[in-house]
Amino acid sequence: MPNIIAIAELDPNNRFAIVVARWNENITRKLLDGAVKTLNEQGIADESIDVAWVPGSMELPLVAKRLAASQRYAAVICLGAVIRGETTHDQHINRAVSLAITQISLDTNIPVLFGVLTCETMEQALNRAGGRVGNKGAECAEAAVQMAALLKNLP
Ligand code: DLZ
Repeated sequence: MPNIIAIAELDPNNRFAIVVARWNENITRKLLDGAVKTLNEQGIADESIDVAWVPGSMELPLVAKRLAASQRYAAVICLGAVIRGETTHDQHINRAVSLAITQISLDTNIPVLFGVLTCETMEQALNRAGGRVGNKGAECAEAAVQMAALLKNLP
């Protein structure tokens, strides 16, 4: 049997940062609520969670980079909601932000989570912000906790 690298106990003193986009705030606030609730359920108190609002999803990477590079956080969670309009604007945002967030995580060795909805319609976004497809902010926070705990046990 292979040796499975165990997920460590999460240290309740770990700090988590959440960067959240104000654009489509009716959606992103729900993602934020879902993320905070999940962190609380995992034993992370509100005092250990720092939240930074940015104007839109395009601004998530810079702030995420500053927070991750500070090495103060076990993980940085990025939340946004990009909804397709009449132009290809959404594609540019989605690609730039997803690539940048991945790169920041690799450069800083801190989990930086991509919790940006990339939807065709507002209905799809509502379904993913606490509607019938769940809350992607909560799922992102769950992934952040798992990554923080796994990284503790990695060589
Ligand atoms: C400009 C823009 C548009 C058209 N759509 C969205 C969106 O659906 N979701 C989102 O988070 N942000 C959007 N933005 C704003 C950009 O992310 C960014 O704030 C501006 O282009 C300024 O850099």
